[in-house]
Amino acid sequence: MSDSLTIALSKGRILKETLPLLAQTGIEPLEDPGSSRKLVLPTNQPDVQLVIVRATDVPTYVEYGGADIGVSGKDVLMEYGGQDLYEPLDLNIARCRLMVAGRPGANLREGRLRIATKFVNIARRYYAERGRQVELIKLYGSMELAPLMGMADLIVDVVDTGNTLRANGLEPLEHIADISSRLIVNKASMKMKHRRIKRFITEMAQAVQR
Ligand code: PRT
Ligand code: MG
Repeated sequence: MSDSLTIALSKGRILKETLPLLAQTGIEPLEDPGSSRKLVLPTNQPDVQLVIVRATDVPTYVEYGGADIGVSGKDVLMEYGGQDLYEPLDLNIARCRLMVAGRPGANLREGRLRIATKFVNIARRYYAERGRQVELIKLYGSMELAPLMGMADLIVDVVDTGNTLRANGLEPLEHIADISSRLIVNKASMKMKHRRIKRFITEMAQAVQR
């Protein structure tokens, strides 16, 4: 089926907040993606399937045609940096802020700051634009721990309520960007399946408005 659609999603809040939007376009998975162990999930629409991948892998699947469409946090897209994707729609879900955080006063320290983050590309760009010399420490999670353990001065991370920062003696210091999740589309799919994908984008845009 040439006009079938494969949609890449990640478990967690993106899946949780995307499913209601998909439902409004008439797409519902045949089993609960939250509990299913399947990575490819058929839906009530025979020409639409969902694939479940890591959040940081969604842009890769879409860029390389493993999926036609994906839903990705803007933080993930900024870090990924791929130019070969369309980003036609802000879904306005999974909203948060990308922030620099640290112990009170941490960013005033003289000399070369150490920044722990999983967003090394974003952090490198951010400090380069400010002419500030930093040493980046790549972590894959629990960034809040690094300043606590004396391993880094600051972290760059996404913040929602700020509770995780506060619980670890940190405070938000600088705002880098407002974040929400975006619909992304493979460029070849957009050409080959133009009508089907256009219709999907229009229906998702209407769902976002409601
Ligand atoms: O368990 P898992 O990490 O796999 O699921 P998840 O739902 O956390 O999905 P994840 O981490 O892949 O995040 C998906 C996307 O959600 C991110 O790329 C962001 O665009 C967006 N998002 C929105 C968030 C948050 N809000 C958020 N609060 N991603 C992560 N967090 C983290 C935050 O860093 C902190 O550690 O959640 C924790 C709680 O945040 P506070 O500030 O409310 O305490
Ligand atoms: Mg998470």
